[in-house]
This record gives sequence, structure tokens and C-alpha cells, in this order.
Amino acid sequence: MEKITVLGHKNQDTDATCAAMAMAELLNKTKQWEATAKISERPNQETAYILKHFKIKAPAKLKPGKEKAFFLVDFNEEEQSPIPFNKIEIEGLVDHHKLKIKLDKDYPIIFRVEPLGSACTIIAKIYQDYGVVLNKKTATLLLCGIISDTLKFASPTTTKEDRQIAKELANIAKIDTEELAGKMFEAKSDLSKLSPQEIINADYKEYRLDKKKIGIGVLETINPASALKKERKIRRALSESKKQNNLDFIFFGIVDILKKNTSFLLMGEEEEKLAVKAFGKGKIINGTINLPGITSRKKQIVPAFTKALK
Ligand SMILES: [Mn+2]
Repeated sequence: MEKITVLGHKNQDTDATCAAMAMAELLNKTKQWEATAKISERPNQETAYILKHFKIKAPAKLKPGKEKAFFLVDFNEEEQSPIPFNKIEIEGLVDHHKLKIKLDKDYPIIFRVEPLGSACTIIAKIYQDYGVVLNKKTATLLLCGIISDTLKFASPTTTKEDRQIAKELANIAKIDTEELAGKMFEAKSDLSKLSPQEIINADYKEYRLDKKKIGIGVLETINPASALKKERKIRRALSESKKQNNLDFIFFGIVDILKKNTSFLLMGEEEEKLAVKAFGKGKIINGTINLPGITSRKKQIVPAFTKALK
């Protein structure tokens, strides 16, 4: 059987990691490939908590150049790929983001993009389609991905299917979703061991929007005050990142999971203008714009910036 690497986006989050692990297992079980899930960075604090708590081994680190065949999960934009697309052969894709990739293949591949709250929801559905029974470990991983990406069903990206599948997974895994989500968000909100640069990069993505390169980092937290305490240092790290990555804009949003709002640190006039154009009404105070009801980068933030740049 041929070997394939299952891989999520750069700065992989819980959804990307769990989706890669579950998809690799499915490809092995259905004997389509000899599949291995890989990660490109150290697991973030939420993922690390999950792996430790459930005693699950983290995927191995990707060694670029070694593998050729790839199955991508939780992204399809080249800007977010750990390896340039011209260096790999994409043999499969499961995602829940806007479709950017253009694939020209001489043979059929697994290609599934659905507007659901989590890539893990789609993978749970593929297990059902293939008639493969989920074990406790994989059900746990998939449930964690859904809880993380939907902010425990609070994100506007959440669908009925996400809730339904999460319920089924919780039954298989024998997990109390409320309790697990609380622990995951606590782990995600602990900034004590992170440098300002690590805080920015923990959940950071780059996009090419109307020829502009834009970086958007978010920190989903139940304790926004602990991030605001480090605001000056975070801002310094943001201006460094903006220069280093040749960005036209950089944004960092502190997402209050409980109050369901986002505060964006605006780094300069360019960012202020774009934020006002994108979100209008919000008031800017001390270089920060507060946006009530905004929590989703995918469904609210990126579309608003895209429209504002047109
Ligand atoms: Mn995702």
C-alpha cells in the first residue's frame, strides 16, 4: 500500500490535529492508504491538554521533503499550508473553509468540503458513510475538534449537524461535553507559559485578499484580562511579525468566549481604516476596536475584511 501523510494547516489547532489523526485512522482501516497523521508545529495548549488528559500520543512532526503524497484536512489555501503546494501531491482533502484551491487530477480523489462548524464533524460523517465503527479514542478526538472549533456550539459557524454528531460522539466516548469544554477552554486561556510571539502564533492564519496579504491571529479565551495585561508586549510582537512576513495588514483579536465579543488590537492607520470599513459602527479606543457578537474568523471576520478590500 502506498504511504500518505495526513496534515492540517500551519499553526495547527485542535480541529486540524484531531481531524488529521481520525482521517489517518480511517484511511488505514479502509485500506486505501498507509496513512500517518503529522503536525507541523508543537501542539497548542488546548491540544496538549487533550492529548495528556486522554493519554493519546501526539502525531509526529512533519519533516518537509520526505513525504510526497498528502491528504489535507481543515484548510485548502496555500497561504496556510506547511509546505508549498507545488512540492506535494494532494491526494485527498476534507475542509470546512471557503474553497480556494484548484485541483486538476487525472483520477478521482476523496474531496469533501462542507459548511459545517468543524472539520471533525465532516470526518465523523465520512466514518458513517464508510460504515466504519468509531472507537472511543477516535470519538474523543473528533468531539474535541468540534467543541474547540465551535466554541462549544456558541460560534455562528455551528450547525445542527455539529450538535447532533457531537452528541453521538459524546455517547460513544462516554464524555461529559460541558465538563470537557470547560477544561479545554481553561487550558487555552492560560498565557503564563507563552511568549508574546507564541500568543500571536497560537491561532494565526494568513490570507491573500484582493492582492493584499493579511495576517489574522486570534486568542479565544475565558480570561481576556490576562491578555490585555500583556497588550504592550503583544503589540510589539505584532509589528515585528508584520515586517517579517511582509504583510499589508496584521490583526490580533482577543475573543471573549463567554461574552461572545472580540477586541482587535489595531497596529496602525491602515488597520484602523480597514477595521472601520469592515465593521463600521464599532468605536476605536486606544487603538482597540471592540466588536460585540463577533467571534468567528472564518464566518464573520475574513468575509468582512474581504468585502472592505473590494
Ligand atoms: Mn477547523
